[in-house]
Amino acid sequence: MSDSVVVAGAVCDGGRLLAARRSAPPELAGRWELPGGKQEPGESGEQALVRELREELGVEAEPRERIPGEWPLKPGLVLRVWTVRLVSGVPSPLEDHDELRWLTPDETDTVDWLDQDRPAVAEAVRRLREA
Ligand code: DCM
Repeated sequence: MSDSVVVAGAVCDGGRLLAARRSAPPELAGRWELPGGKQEPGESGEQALVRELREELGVEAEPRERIPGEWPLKPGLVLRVWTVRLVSGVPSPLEDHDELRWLTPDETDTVDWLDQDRPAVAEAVRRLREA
């Protein structure tokens, strides 16, 4: 059986990256992540990401490029990440998060990212610096 997939977005706007602080479960609460969630059967990764960002942040978003690679979360579950452009709305922590922060490239190390998100965060920041 193929792995289940968690999709997440490196949401970039105005040269900054959006970081979201998890409110649950207890072992992850307080750590920061790229917002997203589980891809459901019948959805593409991009469709799942658009849905998750709508549910969690209340925004319309457009996945741009997949960041190459995937990162194991636990047996049978992997993380895939896309860069994302905001189409409309202002992100707010509607679900799963209790704080959002827009970070400049120089500020990305000021929050405690989930370990599994760090490679994709580094690549997203590299692209932000180049843009
Ligand atoms: N997850 C992660 N990194 C992200 C998003 C999610 O490691 N950027 C993990 C946390 C959970 C699982 O994926 O173990 C499912 O996420 P959620 O609870 O948000 O659906």
